[in-house]
Amino acid sequence: MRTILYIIFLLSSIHVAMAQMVPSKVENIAYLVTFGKEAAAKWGDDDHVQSNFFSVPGSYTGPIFIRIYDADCGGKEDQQNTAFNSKTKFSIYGGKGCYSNKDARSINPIGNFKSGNLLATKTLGVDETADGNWISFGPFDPKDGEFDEDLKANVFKIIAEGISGDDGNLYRYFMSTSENQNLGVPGGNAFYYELTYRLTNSPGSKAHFYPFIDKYTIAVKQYNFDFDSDGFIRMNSIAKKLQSCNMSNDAKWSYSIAKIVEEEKNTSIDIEFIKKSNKPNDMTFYILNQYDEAVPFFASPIGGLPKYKYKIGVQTTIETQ
Ligand SMILES: [Ca+2]
Ligand SMILES: [Ca+2]
Ligand SMILES: [Ca+2]
Repeated sequence: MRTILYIIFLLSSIHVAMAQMVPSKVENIAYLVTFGKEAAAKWGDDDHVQSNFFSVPGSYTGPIFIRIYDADCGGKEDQQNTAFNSKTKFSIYGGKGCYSNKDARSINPIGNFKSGNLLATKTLGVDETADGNWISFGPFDPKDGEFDEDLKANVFKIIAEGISGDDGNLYRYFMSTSENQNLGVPGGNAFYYELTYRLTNSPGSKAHFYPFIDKYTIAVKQYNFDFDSDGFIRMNSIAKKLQSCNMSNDAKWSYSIAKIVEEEKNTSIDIEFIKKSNKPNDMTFYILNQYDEAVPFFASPIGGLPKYKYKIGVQTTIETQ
């Protein structure tokens, strides 16, 4: 997969603009969210842990910063359950294994998912200085990440853990060349294997995730949790248009399987969530290949946004549960 991934990765670096904001502009979701571990799963967070990766092209040697918007859990933005009593631990990892260790790329926080060297950590509860503001970690030397030969990039990992309480911490990330403002790293990107997030809170809004399909993939299985049957989920690609996916109800998982056709290999596909209600909705999403390996999805889609080509459009059978 990875050599081809690198080539397409380079081609997609023209989408630098806000590629290092997580969530990105093209994903169009409001916030990442991590609930305190005492919160019931019905709030939309299945495991109270979130891992995200940032990639810095090997050619970039300047310092980088990882910034968090509203890292606190209190005041603005956050989901209060009774009184704010939650703490969130943010930890940044680099070095050998931070990305290559398979536990780091799992959909669940099990085994050695905190692999690599701990570079920085901070635990926040109610914190006025972080509320509605950006805080910065770094500077980090790109070499403090883990160099990946296939991506030709140094990779950093940030883990958010809801270590106590029952509130929802809403936040955003940005990988910057500056400590005090959001300036993207040229050619930088971000990716993840599972995401817990708040949908943009307006009827008809469309969120998108862009998994990259490698040449070995023949089928994908999308899983979503606690969507509250709040609209529609669809898959789009170079060969699929508005293909319906199963959606979950309150505190439930749902999945559907789609076959991958030849033309979709080495491209990004689009999983689209179209929201119906005007109520806040937090939920979780991931996608597996036929080997039950998690498929990464990128803040800036590899190869650019997938564009449907009518002539190769196919309808595939969806297995549902
Ligand atoms: Ca806040
Ligand atoms: Ca927050
Ligand atoms: Ca929900």
